[in-house]
Amino acid sequence: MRTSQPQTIFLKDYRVPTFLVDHVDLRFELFEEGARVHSVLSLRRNPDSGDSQGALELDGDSLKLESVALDGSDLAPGKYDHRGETLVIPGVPDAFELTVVTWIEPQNNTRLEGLYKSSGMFCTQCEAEGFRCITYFPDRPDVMARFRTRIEADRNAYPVLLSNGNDVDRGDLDDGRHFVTWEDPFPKPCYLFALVAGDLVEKRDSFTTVSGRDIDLRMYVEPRNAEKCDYALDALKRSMRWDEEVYGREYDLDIFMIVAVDDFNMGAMENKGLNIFNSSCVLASQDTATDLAFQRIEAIVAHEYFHNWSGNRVTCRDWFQLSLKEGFTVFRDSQFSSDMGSPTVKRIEDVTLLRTAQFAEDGGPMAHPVRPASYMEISNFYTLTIYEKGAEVVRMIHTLLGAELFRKGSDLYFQRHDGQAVTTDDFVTAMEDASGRDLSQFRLWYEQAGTPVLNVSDQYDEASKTYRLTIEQRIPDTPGQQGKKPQHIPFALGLLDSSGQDMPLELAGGGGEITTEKVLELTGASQTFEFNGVAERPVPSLLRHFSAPVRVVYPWTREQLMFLMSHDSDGFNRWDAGQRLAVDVIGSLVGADEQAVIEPRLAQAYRQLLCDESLDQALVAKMMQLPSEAYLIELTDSPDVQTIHRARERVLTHLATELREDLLEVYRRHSAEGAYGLSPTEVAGRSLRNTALAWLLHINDSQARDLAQAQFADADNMTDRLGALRALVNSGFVQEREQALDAFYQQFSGDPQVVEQWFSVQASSPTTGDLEQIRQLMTHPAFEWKNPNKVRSVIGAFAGANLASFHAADGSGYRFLAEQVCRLDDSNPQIAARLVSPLTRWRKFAPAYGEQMQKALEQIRDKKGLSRDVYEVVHKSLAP
Ligand code: 0A1
Ligand code: ZN
Repeated sequence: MRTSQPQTIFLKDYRVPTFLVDHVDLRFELFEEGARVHSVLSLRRNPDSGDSQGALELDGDSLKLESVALDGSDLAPGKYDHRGETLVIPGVPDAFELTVVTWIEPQNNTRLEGLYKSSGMFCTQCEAEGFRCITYFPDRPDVMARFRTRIEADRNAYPVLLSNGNDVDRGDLDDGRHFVTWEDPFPKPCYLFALVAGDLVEKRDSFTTVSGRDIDLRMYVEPRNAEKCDYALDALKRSMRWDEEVYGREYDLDIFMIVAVDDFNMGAMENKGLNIFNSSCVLASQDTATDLAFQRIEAIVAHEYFHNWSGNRVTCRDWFQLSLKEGFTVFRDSQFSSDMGSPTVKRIEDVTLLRTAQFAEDGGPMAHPVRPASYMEISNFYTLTIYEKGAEVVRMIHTLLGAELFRKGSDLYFQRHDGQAVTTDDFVTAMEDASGRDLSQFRLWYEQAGTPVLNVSDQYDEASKTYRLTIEQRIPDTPGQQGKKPQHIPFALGLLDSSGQDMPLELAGGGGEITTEKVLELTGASQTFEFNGVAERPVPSLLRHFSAPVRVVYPWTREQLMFLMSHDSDGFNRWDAGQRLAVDVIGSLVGADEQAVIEPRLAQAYRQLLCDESLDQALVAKMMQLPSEAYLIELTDSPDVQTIHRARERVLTHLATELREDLLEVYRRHSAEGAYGLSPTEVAGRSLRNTALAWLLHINDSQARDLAQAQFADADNMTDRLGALRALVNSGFVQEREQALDAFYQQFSGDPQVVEQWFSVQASSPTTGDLEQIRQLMTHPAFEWKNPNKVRSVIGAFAGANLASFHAADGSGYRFLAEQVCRLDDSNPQIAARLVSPLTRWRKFAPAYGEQMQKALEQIRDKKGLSRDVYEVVHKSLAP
């Protein structure tokens, strides 16, 4: 266990490694009572380090050291030293071979870092610093080595033995054991190392690359999941083709393997040639996975595959550069998803996540730049800022350069840095060099935390037909960063005339082409743009496609929003206008008395959406989603959660009542016919029909109840079955709800991924997820403390998606969460630290909430032997 006091690590202290590792030879002896790891490192002093005397220092964590030998001779214990968990060997030559034998206990590893066991199989997770839990090593991404790995285990219990690269040797050993040796020809940092040993079935497929090489695709799963692999394998082939076509990137090894494991801290991991996935992010069948799950699986399979270039071939110099691989790869996977489905829908989904959760992070005590300057525990920095905002930053470069120059830039980046460990700055430099553009001010996006606020005002001069738009940018202070500089922001816009048409945009003194959409480049604190020849006062469509991760403040009237909702040629902004209208209407009811009138034009606007069959149904499905409670809270100063919850519920009740007939009609129109398919239109149809059902059951409509029960019983896919279940659960039909929940569990109790959804539907519903019921769920036989998915689907869903219960006035939800965090801190600190998140923004909430949240944080702070992970989050949250 980690014993040292948490320390802060700074980017400014980066030094090149003193020693490099050219080759690693590993031998794993796997047993039930533990594993012995023999490691032979070919080490040499790094000529760039300028340190010709320094001792060799290797990272270790929770290791039992059995022996150390230098160039074949055993070192006596006095010749090396354990400082903390580090192995220090002074007086070593400039080049030598070090043999280290360690003993570890994967079967007792509940942190799920390093080598551990999941449902009886051995597997690994080494990013960010898990390799040091396997053997002593310079565990940092700028040390890249060639790995050879021999795995030995019982042949019956572990017939499948996998590691990175190609299998080069295999055979039998004594005592019913066998071995396989793997060799990875590509030098890699140790965080990309992987090992799997288990009784798994293999699903095979193949892919022929653009240059005609045949790649073996293999997926390994537990036998009960054999029928849930096809979708991931297809998604993999689509990803491989797409990366060749869009980025010119071909796969490099002869084998690509995917393994599914049930116990995993995150979604998946891009280990070289051997991706390991959380089962819930890779296994799917029509009967068990929802449309959302299918989409997520396609995106994550693509994400991990794309890492082979953006992450593995070109990796990070240090963990401060994490967004170099993550931001870029999220951008790549979102381009891919957009190309595979509906671009507008994908953009809406990405922006919803960004504005709800990343903006919240940016406004809270854990706010950090896309390239952080310091951290205590790197696991805490796998954040929405690194991933999602990082992707937005890359997207802005794409917008500024255009697709063609961006591709030139990425080609240059991959060519220049192949086989290297580099920085975000190297990425931007490649983009500059390829395009001739100056991105020096743009680099502030990597350095400054916080969400820029753009205050927009405008003025129309009838006589001269000019329209002036003034944009002021301001970036809020964040922990450790005050008084920020203006950033370089691409701001896409259009102007609509009174018939809803886009007007030609003629920028005063701007030259350039006259188009109906322009990307303005903001660089100053305040800038005015003048448009000439504007025939009438326009309605501005601002920040089209959400061209930058910023908040736009403009005094739209409700008329203007409704106008944009039905006319904007940018689908994203149509949706956004609808969201703003709904936010405004709900906001006007927060704290208002029950008599307060609800804006009647909101229901009219939704009716129009529902009735116009000529509209893109995928967009309509998105527009019918009311802003979430989490988003409403994010937008509110000093939010009173209960009043926001009630206001939103009131609007939902009002809309469902007003639109009852239309909703029933929509439900009928989109009733399932024909075979199940995943095209955007089919997905939209199911989404619309399930939204209609949910709204109608919200008002306890008995006709809708019958429809829901029939849909629940007859559905041929999980989207419809779960949609019906969720609608029933959220209704007041107590008996029907219980029946459906029982029937669902009976049918799917053998499938952990479905049981997780069953937990989550209950834990996130106000009707089935009060604290008492949550505690009850945690005593259910299917709930497992050691399984992160189960913890997320009950405790995570309660605290993150059942806000009215979590923010109960007596503070019981907060105390409960604190209790669970303390309990988990001993077994799995990464998961524990992530669970703290809903408490961190206590200062934002109305005092009645904030004070109790603060107490819950203090309760965690006072736990003895707090992990570094939880320590960092709690102390930063409580810091004055
Ligand atoms: N690199 C992976 C994410 C990941 C990070 C850390 C992990 O364990 C602590 C696991 C996975 C990705 O971006 O998919
Ligand atoms: Zn990633």
